[in-house]
Amino acid sequence: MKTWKSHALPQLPGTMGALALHETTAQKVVALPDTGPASMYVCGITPYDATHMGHAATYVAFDLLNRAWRDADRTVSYVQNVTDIDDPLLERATRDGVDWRELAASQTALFHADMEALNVLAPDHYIGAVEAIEWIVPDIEKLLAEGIAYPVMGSDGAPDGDIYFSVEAASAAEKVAGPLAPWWLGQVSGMSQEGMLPVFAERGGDPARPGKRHPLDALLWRVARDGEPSWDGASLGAGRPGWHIECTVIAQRFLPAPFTVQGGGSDLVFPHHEMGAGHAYALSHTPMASHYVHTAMVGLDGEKMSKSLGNLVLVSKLRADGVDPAAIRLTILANHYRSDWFWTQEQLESAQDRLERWRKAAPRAAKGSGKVLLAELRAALSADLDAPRALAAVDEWARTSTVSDASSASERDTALVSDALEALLGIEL
Ligand code: 5CA
Ligand code: ZN
Repeated sequence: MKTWKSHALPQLPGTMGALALHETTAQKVVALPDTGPASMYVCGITPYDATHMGHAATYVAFDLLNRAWRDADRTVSYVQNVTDIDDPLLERATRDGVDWRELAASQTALFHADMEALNVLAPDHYIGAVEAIEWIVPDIEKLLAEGIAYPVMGSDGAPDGDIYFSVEAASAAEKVAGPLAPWWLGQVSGMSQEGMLPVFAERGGDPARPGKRHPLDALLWRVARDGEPSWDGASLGAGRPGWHIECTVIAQRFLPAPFTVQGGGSDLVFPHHEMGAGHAYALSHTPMASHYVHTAMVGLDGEKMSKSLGNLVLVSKLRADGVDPAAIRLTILANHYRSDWFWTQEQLESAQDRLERWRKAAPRAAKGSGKVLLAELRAALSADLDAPRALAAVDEWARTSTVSDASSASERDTALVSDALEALLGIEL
């Protein structure tokens, strides 16, 4: 599928040092490998009610990682999906009386326009669930043949056509830690099964479905139902794929195994990334990703911003109201990616003030100040993508390292500051 267009990335002198990042599975900040190619899969939107500020914050956070890697001279492969077929999309299309394909296409286009406006670098591959079905089917057939997947039985004792992933068959007997260790249920999330059950039910799982071998078994293939779209499933029969297998198959097809970072919001740790890791290991006997990285949740008025609650601030609406996308991005960057926060008008206004201050300061850089600021930005971002610290460094530069008269400013430093803000923070002055 087509993706959006990246703005040009300025080249900066020197490179960023080794990067440390908080790893969900390790539950601490760890050093990432600092040589060789880097690769990342970030879970994309389900295309309705896009792009809200929670989505935007998540993609801006991984954009910082992408920019940090590029600044460190690493080759980056970046893949993102779009869940262009799933229950919530069909439910919304039915509710609004629109064709699900049109809803998905229009919201995906809107998301791309928002990402471009927010200066998020585009992925190398942007893949829809629908276009992945032909790759997903043989992988489910393989899991069935190996006894890791099974058909659920209907009340008449015959298979009803839906196929599930057996967490027990896929789990390794021993829970071994380590980058190449086999998968077991809880490896990614660190959760107990008792803890998983209610979360599974909340996030698209069906623990109480009769005919499953284990309540936490996840759907791989949903056989065609009347009135629902379906695709050729070869020996599986017509139907459509489950959610976790979609991301697994796309990631495995377009990235090396294991790839460097699997990313998304913290609402994806379980079951999505847990099950994806299980599917991937079962398919390839290699872990899917070396590191799992998750962003905190953005809320509004005391609750998580979510499509199901409807408490949304949309990037496109702000843009239509004339808000500068760089100010939206700066509002996001003023919050660390691992701290939950609430969108407020005051935060947006303070980002607008900050942007104005920076824009006034930019042509007045004092000689030698650019290099100092660049080093501070690199130090902040390499320490678990500490954007608030980076913003504070720019504030301090604007306050103390500028001259009052632009004609006596250093052109070289002015250019370096604006290149550094663009390349590392994605802020265009
Ligand atoms: N299509 C799936 C992933 S395969 C999905 O979760 N789609 S989504 O549209 O619900 O979310 C898109 C991305 O935004 C995901 O990475 C999700 O974790 C993240 N996200 C959703 N809501 C928020 C929020 N309130 N704050 C931060 N990130 C969020
Ligand atoms: Zn995903």
